[in-house]
Formats: sequence, C-alpha cells, structure tokens
Amino acid sequence: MGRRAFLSIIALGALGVTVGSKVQNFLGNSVGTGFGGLLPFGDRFRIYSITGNYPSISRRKYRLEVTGLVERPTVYTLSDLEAMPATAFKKTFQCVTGWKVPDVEWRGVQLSHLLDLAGVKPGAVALTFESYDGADTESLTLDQAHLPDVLVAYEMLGAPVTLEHGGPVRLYVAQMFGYKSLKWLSAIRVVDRVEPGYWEQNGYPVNGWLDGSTGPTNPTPGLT
Ligand SMILES: Nc1nc2c(c(=O)[nH]1)N[C@H]1C(S)=C(S)[C@@H](COP(=O)(O)O)O[C@H]1N2
Ligand SMILES: [Mo]
Repeated sequence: MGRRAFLSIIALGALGVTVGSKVQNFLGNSVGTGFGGLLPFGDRFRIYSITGNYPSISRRKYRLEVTGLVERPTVYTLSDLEAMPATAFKKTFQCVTGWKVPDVEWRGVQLSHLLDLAGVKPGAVALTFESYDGADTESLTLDQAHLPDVLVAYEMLGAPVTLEHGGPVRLYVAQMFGYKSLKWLSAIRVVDRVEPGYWEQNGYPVNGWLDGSTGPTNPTPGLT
C-alpha cells in the first residue's frame, strides 16, 4: 500500500467517528495527510481534496474571474491581487469534523474590495465560488461576503498558499467552518439566489458559522 493510500485510510478512520453517514460517504474521496509539520498531532491541518488530487496552476498563469451580476466583469492575475490593499490577521482554523489549528496567519484581499471594484448590480443576493478542481463549489450571501475578515487569500501560515492548501489563491471565511474556505479559487459569480455548494449538498449547513459566531443568515427559505 502506498503512503498516500495509507494516510487516506487513517483520515477516514478518524472521520468515521465524527461525521454523519451522509457526509461520510463522499469523504471517501478526500485525501488526508499531515504527518509533516512541526505542530502537535492535534494542531495540524488535514489536507482535503474532493477529487483526490490537486489542480496545479502556476503563479504566472493563475487567473481569478469575477463575473455574474456585476457592472464590470473582470479577470485578475495574481499580481493584480497582490497589488491591491492587503488585509492580514491570525485566527484559529476549524474544520467541522473537529480538528483545529490555532493562530494561522492569513493575508489577502478583502472579498468586499473585489465586489466594490466589480460593482454589484441590483437584484444580486449571493455569490457562488468555483474551484480549479472542477468539483468544489461554495456560496455566501452578499452580506456574509462583505464581512471584513472574508479574504481572497494568497498567503497562509506566513508564506504563499501552497498547492495542497489551495494555492496560489483560496478563499478564507474566518467566521465559518473550514469547508467554506474553498481552495484553488477560480471564479466568483454574483448571483440572484444562494446556490448551496458541494459540502452543503452533502449535508453541511449552508451558513457554516463557527460555534458561538453569529452573523447574517441565509435569506432563502428552507436553507439553514
Ligand atoms: N477545493 C476544495 N476546497 C476545500 C476542500 C476541498 O476538498 N476542495 N475542503 C474544505 C474543507 S472541509 C476544509 S476543513 C478545508 C481544509 O483546508 P486544508 O486542506 O488547507 O487543510 O478546505 C476546504 N476547502
Ligand atoms: Mo472540513
């Protein structure tokens, strides 16, 4: 058995006791690693990928599309994003399955800044996020997207976001569980209703607030 397969099985064993059956089924495709790192066992990232691999996009070729219900649809390069006003802070990263990593450093552009540049049209209600993995999607309401700690992040853990962590650019939604922080961000579409993302279609709450957080909730009836 290869190291990759072995690590996956360990990760699944851990997940089996902490998640409901609906979610458990498709986590069979997630890859768990993390014996690298100097962090204590309980304080390390588990690397997730729905597809079982990482879409590799060079820093030079990376593009982020902002489109949908906006006045000015735009495609940004990584340099474009790095030239914008940056926001940086530290926060505990928390997966809904229970693991946490304290004091993770993040740096990137506020999502609200990109929305201001694009000019959100009347009738817009939510955002849909797409990934270069072709599998993960996520959603935020427009109100949630304007929170100052929602970042289009190009640095994590004090360095450029690594490929396994979703680099060159991932989303970071500080006040929500990890599954909202979509990796390998390819597109941000402004839409007229909440489109529940991949993890939500498989059982996680659309509003992924961390325990104790509160904030704007989903205006769409029937979605929690
Ligand atoms: N594209 C993509 N983004 C993703 C995921 C994924 O499988 N694919 N997993 C999510 C989940 S459940 C968590 S907890 C975090 C984990 O981030 P990490 O892989 O950097 O540890 O990524 C989130 N973003
Ligand atoms: Mo997660």
